[in-house]
Amino acid sequence: MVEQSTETRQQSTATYPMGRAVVVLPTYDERDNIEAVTEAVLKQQAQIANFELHVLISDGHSQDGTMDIAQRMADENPRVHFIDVNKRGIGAGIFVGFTHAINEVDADVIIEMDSDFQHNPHDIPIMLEQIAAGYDVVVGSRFLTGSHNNMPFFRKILSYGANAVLRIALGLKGVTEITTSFRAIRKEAFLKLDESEVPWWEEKSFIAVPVFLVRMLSKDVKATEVPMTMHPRIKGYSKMIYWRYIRDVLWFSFKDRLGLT
Ligand SMILES: Nc1nc2c(ncn2[C@@H]2O[C@H](COP(=O)(O)OP(=O)(O)O)[C@@H](O)[C@H]2O)c(=O)[nH]1
Ligand SMILES: [Mg+2]
Repeated sequence: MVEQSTETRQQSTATYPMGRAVVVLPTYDERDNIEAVTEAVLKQQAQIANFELHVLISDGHSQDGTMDIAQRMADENPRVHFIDVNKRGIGAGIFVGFTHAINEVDADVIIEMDSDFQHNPHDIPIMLEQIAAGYDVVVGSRFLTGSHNNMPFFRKILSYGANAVLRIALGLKGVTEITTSFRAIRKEAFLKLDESEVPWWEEKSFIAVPVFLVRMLSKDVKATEVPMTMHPRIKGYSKMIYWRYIRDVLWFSFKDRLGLT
């Protein structure tokens, strides 16, 4: 991690009036993607006038050399940061990453995004435009006019099903996408969440991704959605365990509906 002096921070916020946006990339065994996706994210700076873009790689103690690549990039580029979460689970990657982005990288806005190119860095400027327009939470959605979902049939069924179950069980209105991890969040909105309200964040299950959003939307936050493009992964492998995810979506929905979470 590269420390920023107060002076540097003042200079950069003068150039970027709305402050710093930190893209938190949770990683586990992403050695074939991490460098290219970090570069693709940072290239979006050319389309963003209001925010200074940084990347934080939040790694679950990968075994494939991802951490060495991330550390090297952080050493070479002051816009790249790295934390070894030293714990498995995408929820831990996101939660610890967000906290680190705020406390150590001085984030004003956090962007939650996968590190395997399933989310398209081109969508980042549109999300930040909505933050600049006054929203606290901007959710990338596969289910709006203008969205493109290029995922295989099985993954489409899984996401339609999981979104439908969660929306119906929790009575969520005005949000079409709960399950993919592409969102921009103002620091203040994230800080409204107490760790104890997201009891599943430490689970090694992808249920943490919808639970975060559901809990954040239960706060007094101004939220909106933007269309996004989703692609299948080309390099590396998926860490999602389908049966565990389906079980946890059903179990969480059931318990939350009954007020037992
Ligand atoms: N920090 C951390 N990140 C993870 C973990 N598991 C998955 N990820 C990352 O979370 C993102 C989504 O995971 P992925 O395996 O692609 O799931 P899928 O897109 O649902 O197939 C990717 O960037 C992964 O590298 C983990 O245990 N810890
Ligand atoms: Mg993926």
